[in-house]
Amino acid sequence: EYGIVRPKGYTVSFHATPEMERHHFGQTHPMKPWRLTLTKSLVTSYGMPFAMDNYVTREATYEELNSFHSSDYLDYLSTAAPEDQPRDIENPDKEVKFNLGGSDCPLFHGLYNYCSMSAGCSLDAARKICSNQSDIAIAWGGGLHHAKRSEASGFCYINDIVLAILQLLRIHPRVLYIDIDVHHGDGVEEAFFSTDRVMTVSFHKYQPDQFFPGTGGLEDNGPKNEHNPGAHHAINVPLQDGITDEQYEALFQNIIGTINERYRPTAIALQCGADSLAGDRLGRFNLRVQGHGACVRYCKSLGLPMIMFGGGGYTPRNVARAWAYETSIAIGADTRIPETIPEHAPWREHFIHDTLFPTLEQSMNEPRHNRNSEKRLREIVTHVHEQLRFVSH
Ligand code: ZL4
Ligand code: CA
Ligand code: ZN
Repeated sequence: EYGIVRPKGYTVSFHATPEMERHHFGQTHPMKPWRLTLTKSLVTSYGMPFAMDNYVTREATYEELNSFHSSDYLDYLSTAAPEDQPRDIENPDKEVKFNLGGSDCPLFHGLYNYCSMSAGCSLDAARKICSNQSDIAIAWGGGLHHAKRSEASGFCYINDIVLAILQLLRIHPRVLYIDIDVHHGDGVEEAFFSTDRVMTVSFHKYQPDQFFPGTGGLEDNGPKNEHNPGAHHAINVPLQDGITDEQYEALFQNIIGTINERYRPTAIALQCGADSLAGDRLGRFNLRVQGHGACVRYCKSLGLPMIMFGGGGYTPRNVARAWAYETSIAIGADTRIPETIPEHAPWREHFIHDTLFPTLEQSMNEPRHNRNSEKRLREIVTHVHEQLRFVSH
């Protein structure tokens, strides 16, 4: 169907499990694991599984999670029950341990299984890259970039990206981490603050005290103290509301192209958070599915082994559009799949508009005012180029 065939000369693997998708953060919580089901269903209705190796993910083991997270955190995460939720009426002063149990990171039924499946998905993807069995490995269930060694943060409990990059580092001398989620990839950045074997780059909305997590300013490039080899290896691209496809793509290609020349990574870890799309419930940008996908296409064009992670994304129909389109880019079928959502797609009505590429007007009532001046974007590029003068391999 649609002439979708296996790409010649390279292998794409897709890592997922329907188990993960059955978990709920709570009725009105913005994070909906069900968006993964919607994504998989769109990928399948376009016939894309025929062009990939499809793996059902296992749960990561305690030892695997322990390669980054502390034992006391994991022990509490594995035993805490929804009844331990601190903010109940009977116990208003009950302490919040490891930031677990608040409204961002609630304790819900099956939480530990959900976390270990998300991590399993990303670890399986990393292992396929390390063994050269995949050239691109897709882990839409991962991408939970805020989790810290001993702390949950921003809907993230286990940092599957850090776990996956630690695997890549067994084989790869230099890993480039790229994060196009609308939020700053603080957990991944911090984990690799003291090494020059990982360069992290996050594009995000930046407005301290107004937008989560408030870190990731232009000048924050890794601690410069005591001959830290990781200094200059954290790149931040702070943006304002309403950035467009044209501006974002130009910025992305300039910055990632320059980093590729200077840093010479041997593998890429790409977090594809879909909350940078126009019309996202938590997002602020004016990106269309095509603009978001263009970043993936550019990364693929560098010809390096790559893991593609999920991440944020709070308007499920747009998350499914973006990640299905990006799956088609990975397998080289993006010019072949029709723009119209297949007639037989389950949940077809859920997409409201039957196209893969809604216009800005279809995505939101009123496009956001663009608060990114060309002058500011040039300043950002100049600063990043200056940082990269300290980096060479
Ligand atoms: C919600 O409606 O900015 C959680 C979170 C739960 C249900 C009902 C509870 C109502 C929006 C967000 C009270 C909600 C109060 N429910 C949430 C400082 C905050 C403290 C918590 O994409 N309140 C914290 C986290 C961010 C904050 C963003 C992005 C993850 C990722 C990778 C994480 N936290 C203010 C908010 C709701 C909720 C509605 C919410 N939380 C929006 N932004 C945040 O980067 C996966
Ligand atoms: Ca980001
Ligand atoms: Zn996000």
